[in-house]
Amino acid sequence: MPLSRRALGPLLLAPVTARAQSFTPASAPNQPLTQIAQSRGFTYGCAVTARLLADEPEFAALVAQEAGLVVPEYEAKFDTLQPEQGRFDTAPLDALLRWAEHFRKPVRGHALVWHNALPAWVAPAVTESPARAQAVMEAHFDHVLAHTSARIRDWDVVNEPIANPPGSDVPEPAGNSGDLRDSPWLRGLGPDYVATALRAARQRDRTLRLTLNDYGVEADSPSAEEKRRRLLRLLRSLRDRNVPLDAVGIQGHLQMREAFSPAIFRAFVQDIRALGLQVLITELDVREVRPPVGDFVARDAAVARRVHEFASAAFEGGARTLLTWGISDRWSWLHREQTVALDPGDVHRGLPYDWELNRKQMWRALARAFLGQSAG
Ligand code: 9MR
Repeated sequence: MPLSRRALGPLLLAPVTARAQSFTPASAPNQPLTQIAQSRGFTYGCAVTARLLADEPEFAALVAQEAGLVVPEYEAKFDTLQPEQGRFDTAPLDALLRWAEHFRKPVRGHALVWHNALPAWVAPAVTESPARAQAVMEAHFDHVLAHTSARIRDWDVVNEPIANPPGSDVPEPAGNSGDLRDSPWLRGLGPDYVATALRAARQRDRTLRLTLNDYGVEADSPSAEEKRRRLLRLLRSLRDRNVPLDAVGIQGHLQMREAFSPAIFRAFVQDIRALGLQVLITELDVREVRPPVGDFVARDAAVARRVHEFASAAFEGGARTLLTWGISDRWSWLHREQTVALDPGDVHRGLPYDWELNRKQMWRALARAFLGQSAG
């Protein structure tokens, strides 16, 4: 189906490039991030929504220019795809896929099995019996993987399976046992739900890249250290049982209030790579301290330093793909979500472009990390 003039118009006008010069590294041409990344064998991309691509021409133009790959922020989640049992709605995802196809951008799928973004009918159904849980999972995979197989070759098959240790922002309730987070899938199928999901995906599509995605494993803190241990334990047990898995997504929702150690994070990425798995940074953004300290220049410099450290450590460890969760502060979940937002009147400056769509120092930090350059 052809795209509306509205979706294409902004690209022809290219409003973004004209005012986006200030943070281009002196040693790099003023190229889009995707080109800079690609020149060194990396992939840069970002999360998008079909609605923004259709309704916000500047957003669409920016993504068309900068991203080499896109991820649906909502459209491939369970509640969007199967709001009622047996009734699938792929219209929002199809719109996004058409846009991506037009601009020849690969799309990652996010996410098949997750404790969140589930429609109300799922929890009672999957906790009824293991057989019912498996049937629900397989029916979802049957429909969604068949529908998207031509356009989506990489899926977050299991999202956020690891339980948050004590000391995390959102710790598990006391009494939780084991490494896996409470979820209807865990209650319905037991701890083997992760393996069941990965096997079911592989069975339906032999060449699909199967990814397991999680967060809270980046910082230099006791709870992140414990979450890394839990994730590695899960990955080793999957490997020992020959469960199919190709890649691990590390979300990278960074927080400035947490310490970060490049050496620890690099070693973690290497540990995952040593299991024969690829590593992707799937959802990078940065939460500032609350309240933020200093003017925009100082705040942006601090965010950029953290991003450069993080991305460089990820690349040194062997990650080849880095995606941001959105591209401009204006449309970031970081100010939509009350639990993480700053006080009214201020927003986290945690993405490569600011509210007015100017490139920030974070853009430059990513460019320099892709190029293997120091923070500069
Ligand atoms: O950014 C997304 C937010 O707008 C949604 O309300 C939420 C629930 O669907 O999901 C957010 O994206 C999350 C992603 O799917 C998984 N990792 C954490 C992301 C931020 O919460």
